[in-house]
Amino acid sequence: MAEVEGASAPATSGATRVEYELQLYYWMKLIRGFEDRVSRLHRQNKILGGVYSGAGQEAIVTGVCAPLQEGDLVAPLHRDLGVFLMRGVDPGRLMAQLMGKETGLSRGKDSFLHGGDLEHAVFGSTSMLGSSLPVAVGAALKYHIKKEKHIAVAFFGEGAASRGDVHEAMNFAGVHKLPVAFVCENNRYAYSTPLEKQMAIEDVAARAAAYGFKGHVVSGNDLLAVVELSERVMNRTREGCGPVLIECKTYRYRGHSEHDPAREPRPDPALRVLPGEKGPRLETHPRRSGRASPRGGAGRGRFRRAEPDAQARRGARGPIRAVRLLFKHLHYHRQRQPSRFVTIVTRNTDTRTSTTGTRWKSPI
Ligand SMILES: Cc1ncc(C[n+]2csc(CCOP(=O)(O)OP(=O)(O)O)c2C)c(N)n1
Ligand SMILES: [Mg+2]
Repeated sequence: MAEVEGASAPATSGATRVEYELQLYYWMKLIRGFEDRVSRLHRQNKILGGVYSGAGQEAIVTGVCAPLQEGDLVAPLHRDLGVFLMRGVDPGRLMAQLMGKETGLSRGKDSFLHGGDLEHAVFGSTSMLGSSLPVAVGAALKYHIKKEKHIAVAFFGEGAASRGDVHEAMNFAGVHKLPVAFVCENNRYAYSTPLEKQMAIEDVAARAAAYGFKGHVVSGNDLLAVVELSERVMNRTREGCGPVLIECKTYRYRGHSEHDPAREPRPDPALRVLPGEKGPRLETHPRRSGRASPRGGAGRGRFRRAEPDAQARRGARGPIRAVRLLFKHLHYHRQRQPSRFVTIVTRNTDTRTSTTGTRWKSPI
């Protein structure tokens, strides 16, 4: 197993750096608060489709997105609600998206999946695992050809790592030395399949050598380690040194999705702490580094529990998409428009069946 990279010297030091780290801690808390609120709304049948919680993996999203610049493209995976928040997408709109509201990102079509926001350079994840990596590579090719100082970032799980798309994307990026960072969130499970049944090696990062660039392994539970590694290696990528693969080791301590009872892995609170960690992941970061107290921070360092609640209320305000507009902005053959489907949906506007099979009452 490759050596895990720990936190090294920060790019800046002193009070400014401490303030910066407190802001990152704020973002982690905000993302966790948002995730928790989404899980609650799912239990109340107010969220359409599946919810894939990223709770416990927010240090990865925060640490990787923090050094990004405006105009860099990010392709999140299905657990990365936090990417949207970090990139400046309106949280109320994101909540509206999850609730299938017309005010959501994809105007009431689908839930979290297929809801990107190109205004903020976020390419939404789709239900086809790994398919966003070639898209990120396409964006990187554009930056390369136009000599733009941007990078593309593609998140993927260790399960997706074994897909052909991922291999092709990395190979192409390696051959053309494109400005793209591949970020693997290795939470040791793909649905209920444990890591040792997915791959014959321990580190996804080891595969980078086959494509001609470097792979790094970092603890995905250590915010400071993730941010410092990302700053360092993504800066090199931005400067034209070619792609990079960052593997963030973590653990999925909830079910695959919120409708998964998660008997395997068990939702055991003890699993929230990986060997070597002293307490629940979220709380250890500022304290452990000895740099700051989570409560002592100024400004954004103070997390207000009410924020995600307010965002949820804003998200819930919009109307559910009118059925007659369902096919607007979609590519389909007019003759093959499934009128029977429209009838069924119309009939079920009040009580719908979610993709998980549960009947739910429309929130409006
Ligand atoms: C090409 C493809 N195959 C299978 C699936 C079904 N599927 C959805 S999520 C998932 C597990 C993904 O595991 P991983 O990539 O490790 O991400 P994680 O859910 O652990 O974050 C699978 C198999 C899919 N969506 N797409
Ligand atoms: Mg996984």
